[in-house]
Amino acid sequence: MSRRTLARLGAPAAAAAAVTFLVAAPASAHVTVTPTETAAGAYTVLTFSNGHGCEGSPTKQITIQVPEGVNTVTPTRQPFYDVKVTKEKLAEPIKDAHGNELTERDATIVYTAKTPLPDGQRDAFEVSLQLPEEEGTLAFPVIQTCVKGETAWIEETPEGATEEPENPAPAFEVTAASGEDGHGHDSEESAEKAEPVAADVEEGDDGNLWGAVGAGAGILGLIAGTTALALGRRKA
Ligand SMILES: [Cu+2]
Repeated sequence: MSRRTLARLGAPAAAAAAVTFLVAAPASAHVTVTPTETAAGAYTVLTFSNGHGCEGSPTKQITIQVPEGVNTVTPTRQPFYDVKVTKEKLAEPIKDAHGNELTERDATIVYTAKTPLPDGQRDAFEVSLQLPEEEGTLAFPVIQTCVKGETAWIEETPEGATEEPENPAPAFEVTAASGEDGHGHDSEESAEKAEPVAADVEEGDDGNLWGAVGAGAGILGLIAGTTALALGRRKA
């Protein structure tokens, strides 16, 4: 093949590659999250994955912050890591979907590698949880700790932004409730009829309560307080 032919073939290929890069980069690199379900109130399994180390340094720990609106998480066992869920006290007890009283919530999930994950290899971390009852962006700030240095994946991607920040927090959109989930509520009206007590808790005290929980998250000291708060939950 002549140089000319190559050049002619090269231009469209390069353009295509550039487009692919723009579309695919956020999902293939970085720390990402992929949900099996996105409907408000639904049970979902999130898969977090990290695509590389910290500027070449192997990863030894991944800490995922549980955002407000999610109280309980169940991580899948991960043979290469010790998995720990840290808790924090709720300002006031709340009732979960089964009517059980909760006095604390799950605050972070910490994966500590038995052997550091080499740069250039990926790992995946599955977490089962119930999505919040409200639609909107749900972000899970992540701290990636490496043998040398760390990367804080905590930046918010502004709505309508054409470029994402350098270290975006993995996030996805919680969509409208499907109405199929036994624990969800199709509408506030039906919730009021079916479960007056639960509806009262959700509509009345929730806002203030979650504000307090968000403030509590600052004590974690893992993530800069203001960023964590801003990221915790953003309504669409
Ligand atoms: Cu990346």
